[in-house]
Amino acid sequence: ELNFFFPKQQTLAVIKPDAMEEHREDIMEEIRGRGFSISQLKETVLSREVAEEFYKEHKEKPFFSQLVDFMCRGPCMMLVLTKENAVEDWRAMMGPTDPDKAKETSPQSLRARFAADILHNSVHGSSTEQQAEEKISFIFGDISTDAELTFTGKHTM
Ligand code: RTP
Ligand code: MG
Repeated sequence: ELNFFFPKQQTLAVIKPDAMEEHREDIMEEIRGRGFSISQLKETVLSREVAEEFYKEHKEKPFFSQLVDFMCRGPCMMLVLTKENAVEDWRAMMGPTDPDKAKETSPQSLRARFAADILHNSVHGSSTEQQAEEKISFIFGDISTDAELTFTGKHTM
């Protein structure tokens, strides 16, 4: 059983408001094409309170209030992605925070292709497994049982 050697990992992905109208379908298709299972998803407009809490580690940054305004300005798609090495692989798919850098170092990445600037950069991804667990339970509640069921349903022969 291959899954014994390549244990599943989960990450939180967000399609940010700037990418929802034009690029949501492309991004979701690409996620599936790269072997992620979408274990949970919901479209939601974040309140200021939720956006502030979600990005609380940036509270002291000069861009914090712009970031919160941006994240609340329209719907986001929140996704729990499951596969081996999900955290790192989703970050690689996103590319660097700044799309100018992304265009240089990873032109195939989502941010290289879809992001307008360092703030309006199309997608979010957890940067560690611990952050993923924290943000998934913040956004979705405790989903361990559901995720297991979804996984089993899709992959058991
Ligand atoms: P994210 O958390 O959204 O996946 O992005 P990230 O790890 O690549 O970058 P992070 O440093 O965590 O920043 C969070 C988000 O804040 C906005 N930002 N604006 N104006 C600026 O200099 C600036 N820097 C960061 C971006 O929306 C970034 O994704
Ligand atoms: Mg981050």
